[in-house]
Amino acid sequence: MERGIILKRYGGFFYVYSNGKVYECVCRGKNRLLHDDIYPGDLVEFLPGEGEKSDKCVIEGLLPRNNLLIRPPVANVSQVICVVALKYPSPNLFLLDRLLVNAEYYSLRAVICLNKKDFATDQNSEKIINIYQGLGYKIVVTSAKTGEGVEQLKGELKDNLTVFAGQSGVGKSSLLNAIIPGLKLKVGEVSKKLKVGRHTTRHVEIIKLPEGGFVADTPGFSRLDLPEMYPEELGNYFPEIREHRVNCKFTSCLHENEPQCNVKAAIEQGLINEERYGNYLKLLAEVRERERGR
Ligand SMILES: Nc1nc2c(ncn2[C@@H]2O[C@H](COP(=O)(O)OP(=O)(O)OP(=O)(O)O)[C@@H](O)[C@H]2O)c(=O)[nH]1
Ligand SMILES: [Mg+2]
Ligand SMILES: [Zn+2]
Repeated sequence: MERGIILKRYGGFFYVYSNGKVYECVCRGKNRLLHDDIYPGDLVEFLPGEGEKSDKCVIEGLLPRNNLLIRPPVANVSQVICVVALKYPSPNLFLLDRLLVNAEYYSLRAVICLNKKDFATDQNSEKIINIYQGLGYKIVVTSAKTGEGVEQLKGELKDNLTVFAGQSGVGKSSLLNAIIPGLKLKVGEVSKKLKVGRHTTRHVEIIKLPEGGFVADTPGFSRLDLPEMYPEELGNYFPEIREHRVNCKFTSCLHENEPQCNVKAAIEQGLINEERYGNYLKLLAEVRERERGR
């Protein structure tokens, strides 16, 4: 029995990477039920075919997974690169905070990549760096066009299964093309078209990096739902709220208008960024709205 990782599924086949080779596999017999529950990033056991049929393989089992992201549907993700363009499109920090909350929810490492540096001044990036570095997030400034920062970004990918996420047009595919020689992901117009199709998510593919590790390009989005959670949970996914909430009077404090709220005190002392707090409140409203709909 061999072990490998699912790169993609396509036309009823699974493409499994194992020891430097890619095998085309099917699910068969008692494992037919597995068919709809295997995603890129999943680790599987498979039997290679014999003789002339050595490239026809059968998946025999699915190994337990660490996590399964819903959008994009990728299993065993270890980190997310949240890509933000410094210009064109201009940075959307509400969307970035959503991405970071998603990463925190799944306990994934999050790296913030500020791309399109060639369009921007240092001042453009400073504001974002000041807010997010203090929260413990690693930040890499890049230009897929000039190559600035690309080596550093590449260094973050080794030995991880990384998902590139972010708004449409920020340069996710362009960065991967710059990182992986010979890769020709579609950029610009075409990928914009793809993202409206409901089926793009079915074709999520992870790519093996020559240096070790895997990456997934994802179609951009303008909307990203938060995972299901209770309102009291949301503060756990903001590192600065997590830090200060321990001293709130009520353990159920949502840091809105409750008395003796240490998070509000921290905001007044300038220890918590107001824009982040504003985004927390907006996301809190969403979590509540969804709870009502359940
Ligand atoms: N000047 C400049 N242009 C860039 C840079 N990175 C990407 N672009 C351009 O920005 C446009 C969008 O890039 P993509 O790589 O397709 O963006 P994406 O994030 O993959 O977009 P979706 O697939 O729609 O989510 C293309 O025209 C790229 O050539 C950069 O660092 N500098
Ligand atoms: Mg793209
Ligand atoms: Zn509070």
